[in-house]
Amino acid sequence: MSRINNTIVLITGASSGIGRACARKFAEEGARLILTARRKGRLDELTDKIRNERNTDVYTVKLDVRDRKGVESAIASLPENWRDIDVLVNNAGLSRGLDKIHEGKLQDWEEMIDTNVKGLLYVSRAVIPGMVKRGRGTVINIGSIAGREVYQKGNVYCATKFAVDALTKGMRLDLVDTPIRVCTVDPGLVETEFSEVRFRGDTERAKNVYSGLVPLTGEDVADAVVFAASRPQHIQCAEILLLPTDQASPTVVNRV
Ligand code: NDP
Ligand code: 8X3
Repeated sequence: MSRINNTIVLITGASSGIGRACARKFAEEGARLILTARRKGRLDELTDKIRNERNTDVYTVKLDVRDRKGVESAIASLPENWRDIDVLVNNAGLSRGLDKIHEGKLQDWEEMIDTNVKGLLYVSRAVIPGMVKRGRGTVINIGSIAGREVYQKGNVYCATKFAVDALTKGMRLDLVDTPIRVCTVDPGLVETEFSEVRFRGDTERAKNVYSGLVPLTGEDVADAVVFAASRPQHIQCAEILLLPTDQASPTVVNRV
């Protein structure tokens, strides 16, 4: 039986892409799921799908990770049988725009920093103390190749993912005297709604990001996340960098 059977897994940003794929993969492994995102309708739709496919326990919460008070109260008011979170997948995140630094929009920068950095911190601060108290837990942050190498016009998005990398390392250092494990899964190009969000609904421009190469899918990344979560307790799968075969760096890709 899978090591994550019956464990409680909280996923942020479960309404789309990588988060949605993680929900389905963890459900296959028999985990109990707390799914969060702003688009509650999408979460309910996904819940129906998962419940139809298998008899999995799912609890959904409409949550904007930028809302500090909302995050605190959502975690504090989880029903008794959902409080003991075993795995936290800090996935919610986005990019906005692709502009030179002197032409960037402040509103875009704030949205990325508030979501990718502050949102991850709010959720982590609310969930990790319970893990420490119970003496078990795994935190998996979704970083990016953009958190390892900066690319032109990626400036602030890359900075938020470098921050995620620093926070992952900081968490691992601070939690070393506990059984809590801290992992990062850092993907390259994954075809999700990511580029549509970045280019504010310009689907043509978004499609071009993945044209002529074989990108990763949300499911490919979810496999790595579930792998990290399901290692034996003495193994901390600290970092996974997952790239398409057609990609060697953020900008070096093989397009036909
Ligand atoms: P999607 O746009 O498909 O999914 C993003 C998810 O994040 C959605 O479920 C969205 O839910 C959620 N989200 C965004 N803002 C908020 C918010 N304020 N509060 C709560 N949830 C939020 O993109 P991906 O699946 O690709 O992105 C997931 C993660 O993967 C991100 O952290 C991204 O940076 C990272 N990543 C993506 C790569 C790619 O190439 N696609 C590569 C490397 C990393 P909702 O809108 O319903 O709130
Ligand atoms: C998303 C991957 O290269 O588009 O983190 O920034 S990239």
